[in-house]
Amino acid sequence: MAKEKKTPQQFSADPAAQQMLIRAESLGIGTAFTRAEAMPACNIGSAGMCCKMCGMGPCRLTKDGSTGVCGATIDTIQARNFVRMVAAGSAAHSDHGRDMAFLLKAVANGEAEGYSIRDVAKLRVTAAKYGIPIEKRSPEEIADVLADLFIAQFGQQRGELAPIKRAPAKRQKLWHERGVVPRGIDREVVEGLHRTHIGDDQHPEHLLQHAVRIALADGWGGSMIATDIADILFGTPAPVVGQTNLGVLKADMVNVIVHGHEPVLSEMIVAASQTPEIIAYAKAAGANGVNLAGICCTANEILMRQGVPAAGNFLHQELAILTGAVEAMVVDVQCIMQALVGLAENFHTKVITTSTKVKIKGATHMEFDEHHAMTIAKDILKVAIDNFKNRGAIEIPQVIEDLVPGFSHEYINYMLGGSYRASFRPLNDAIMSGRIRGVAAIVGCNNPRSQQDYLHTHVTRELLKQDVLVVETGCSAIASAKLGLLLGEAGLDQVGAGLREICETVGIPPVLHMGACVDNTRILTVLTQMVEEGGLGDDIDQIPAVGLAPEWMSEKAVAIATYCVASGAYVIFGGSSPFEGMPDRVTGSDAILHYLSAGWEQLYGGKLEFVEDPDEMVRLTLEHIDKKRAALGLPEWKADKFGRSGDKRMNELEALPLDMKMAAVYGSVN
Ligand code: SF4
Ligand code: MSK
Repeated sequence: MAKEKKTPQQFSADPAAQQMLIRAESLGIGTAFTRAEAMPACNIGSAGMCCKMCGMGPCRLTKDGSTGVCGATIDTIQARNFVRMVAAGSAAHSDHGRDMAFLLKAVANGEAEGYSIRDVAKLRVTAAKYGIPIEKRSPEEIADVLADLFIAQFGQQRGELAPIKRAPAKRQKLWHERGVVPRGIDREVVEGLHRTHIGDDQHPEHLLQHAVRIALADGWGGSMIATDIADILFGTPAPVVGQTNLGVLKADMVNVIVHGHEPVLSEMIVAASQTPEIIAYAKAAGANGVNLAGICCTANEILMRQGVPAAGNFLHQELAILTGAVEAMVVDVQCIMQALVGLAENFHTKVITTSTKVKIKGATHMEFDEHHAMTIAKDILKVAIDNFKNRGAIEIPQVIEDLVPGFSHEYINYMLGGSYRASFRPLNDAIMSGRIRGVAAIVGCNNPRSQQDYLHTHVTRELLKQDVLVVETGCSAIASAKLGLLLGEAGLDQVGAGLREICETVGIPPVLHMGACVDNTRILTVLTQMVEEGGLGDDIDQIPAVGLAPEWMSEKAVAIATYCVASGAYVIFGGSSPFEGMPDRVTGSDAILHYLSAGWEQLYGGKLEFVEDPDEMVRLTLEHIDKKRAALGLPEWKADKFGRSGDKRMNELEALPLDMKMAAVYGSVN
């Protein structure tokens, strides 16, 4: 029987996406949603049991006990495939970190047109963490030394990665005992590729041990470096009011979408768009100016620092072009669909590639060079403005949502105690008392194999009701924003009473937007600071916290999961798993899945599991949080224990007659 065609509502939980999918269908244009539906499933590939690492294959293993031509077992092939995903994901994020380090060096030496050091305090704090003298030195001098230290981490051959010392002491000791402290970022990635070549490492557990070492080089290395430098150069995020979804596109303006990951280009395009020269150029073209919007993690970078609106997350990249209102989509690296170019041919949109590393056939290439950044950014915007006259019929969904992003770990620390006594103490106390049951980090991508945004937002909503504080990054954060969960106090009626009290007292939304996917290291830093604050154990694995990537799709997500597990976190991946056919559909073997869960838990206190059902994700998260609370000797969480203070209580009191109100506040007045 033919498969029933999915409706736009089944494709996406987002009304703007649904409207654009109807438009795509009426225009006869395919999208990732329809291509995913049409793509036949491969049981062997999706179970990670296909090996094409040499010319004797591809070897497609179909049942327990079968081996490849070289004799490789299912377990070995699955472990090798996993290592390669971690290596590719780590390479992507860490290479981003490398480029940021070179930019920092160029800025320090006055060689980067238009860039400066915006957050000198963060520069000094970061340098001091690495023992770099900061007294009586200019910001540029400090930045020069710090850039050299960061650049050295990539090519270092021996010793230990410097940022590792930012982890809790007990965790560092554990990594030493397990032999997984990374030596250098590039070295671990290269060794991962070497080990997975035909005829090398064939021991599944030994292979997966190296996956941990690679991932740690990313999470506590390349990605952490990327985040620190972005803050130093572009400013450490603090809450701003922003907007999201396709409704941010403007009919009367030149719409330019920046898409990808590196803030280096997008920050400069933001600056260039505000110059009198570009505004005048746009007006001369008959537009009311240039309207910038972001997609994917570039959106997060400029949203949380500049308040530039986010047009959407990963699956919105094609939908934005489908509006017909985008003059240029400017892309750099990662998560850029090749389909954009073919799709744009149906409209006037120019897809402009800018990275030395990324070209797409049919796209316009305008190579970015940080030494002439402002000049190139203006040239790119002029190409977009010149294209305004070619615009045809447009349809912009009038769907738009406000949000408050920008919760860096520095800001969380500040907001909990103000400048008088900035501290994580109130957060730890709230968890210890049970007002906050635990913390969930919900991160990662969209995946058209599940309903866009549904898994993210369903899990988020359910956990909030259970007094779980949620922090989010990447496309997950934009999913929650689009559905109104990052709205500050407006979202508080949807959360548990204890959590609501904390949010009202501190003045935060119940879901904290912490940045792009590369910024998951901010979550590592928060967890470390919670450990150092005291009361929640002496290592990350003791904190009642869980990481979830309900709609993951990228290899970067697998690397992130691995460094979080190695740091002590329980990580739940939703949607499909790289071992989809396991445990019983094809072979009956589940050795690798079991190892990533029980095996890693024994070694690192964290574990990785793949769970399709969102309610099961919620159940497992709460079970884990409660288990960790019990192990710490914290009181059992109770839904009705709190909620008698805060704004809700004040409103109730306000509604009482004066004598009853005074009695409630001061006790008996007689
Ligand atoms: Fe087949 Fe072994 Fe070559 Fe993989 S490495 S393709 S299992 S022969
Ligand atoms: S952009 S890696 S889809 S989070 Fe970072 Fe989103 Fe995932 Fe790309």
